[in-house]
Amino acid sequence: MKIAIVCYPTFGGSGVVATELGIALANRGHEVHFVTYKQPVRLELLGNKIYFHEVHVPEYPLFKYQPYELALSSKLVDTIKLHKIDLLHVHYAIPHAYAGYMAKKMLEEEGIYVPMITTLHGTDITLVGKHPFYKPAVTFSINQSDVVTSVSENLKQHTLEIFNIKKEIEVVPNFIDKSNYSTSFTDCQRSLMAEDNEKIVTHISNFRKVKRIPDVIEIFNRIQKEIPAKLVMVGEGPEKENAERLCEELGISDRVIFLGNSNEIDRILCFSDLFLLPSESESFGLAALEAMINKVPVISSNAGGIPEVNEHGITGFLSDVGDVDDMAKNALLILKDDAVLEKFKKNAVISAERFDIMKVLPLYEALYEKAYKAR
Ligand code: GMT
Repeated sequence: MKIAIVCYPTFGGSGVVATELGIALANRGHEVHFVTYKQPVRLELLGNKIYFHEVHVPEYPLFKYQPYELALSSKLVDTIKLHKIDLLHVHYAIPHAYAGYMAKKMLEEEGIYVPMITTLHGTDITLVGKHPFYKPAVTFSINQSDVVTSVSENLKQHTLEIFNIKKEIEVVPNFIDKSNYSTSFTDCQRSLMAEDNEKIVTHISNFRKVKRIPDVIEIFNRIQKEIPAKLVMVGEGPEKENAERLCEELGISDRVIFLGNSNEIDRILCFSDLFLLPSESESFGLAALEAMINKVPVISSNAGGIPEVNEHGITGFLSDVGDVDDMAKNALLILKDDAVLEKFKKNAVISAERFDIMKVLPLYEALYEKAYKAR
């Protein structure tokens, strides 16, 4: 099929999932066209099966807010016509499903029918989408999609509770391409980060409030009081400066390394012993899955869809949101005993294989075919 994918091109789970999906679809012989305002960060190779079409929004002084949805829907119309696209897959409802719907309607005027799949990722529902300013438009564009998918059962239930949804929501979980990881690194370059006797604890996110960054620091503070350890913080975002300040206040700055954004997540996870994800809300927790496939156990909150990924007592532990004492206690239980750590590491990678791309990709392909036939 010829598939147009709309996503956010920056660091963030939904963009990563959309990009990895597009690459995998191209590897299966589909022709994939990414339509967004910048080349997606994980999209390195363009080729005869992968294309990138940039959406330009010209600055015009009359506009206080530049109309991205308008530019996106026009770009979609042009791309779909020029490349004879069969199907449109939009990731993250806001504003992509809305712009996609407009493109569909414009094309219908010309007798072109292109089905639209909308994948809900989390904050498009739980944080932004439910705001009264957006809710009617989000409800409308979800209901107007030909197929709606959500990345976890929890997000599906949440969406049904918040919005008046008339469409069936199919759960298609996030996935991992283990061929990207399994044999990539033999030398983890652990020595760059920590002494031999130190355990390495890692957190990766966009440093937004919802990630509860102070909890990450508090959990680590408790861990490093008991065992020699380093904390590696990966990502950029609004909470980063506060986090650096908190480390100063606690006197642990020399044990915490802030790396910024990275395209080499697997290199970092390769030398990590434990992953922390104490989020307030998380529709799935792709970062936890990326940790698990790299043999890193996860200490997390039990928010949202995380329990569908991190298995309590098997791949790590789950605690109530904000219960940093319990999270630190569980972290130490894993880190203090090398045999226990080894068992959790093995379990993590075995459990992550539930989400292997080869199991998830056919679910999307089946939905594509269903939508295409019904158009
Ligand atoms: O975690 C974020 O804030 C980024 C956000 C995104 O849209 O990129 O992530 C959401 O989508 C990911 C991919 O489906 C999920 O793994 C994350 O759990 C979800 N984040 C939240 O629900 C907070």
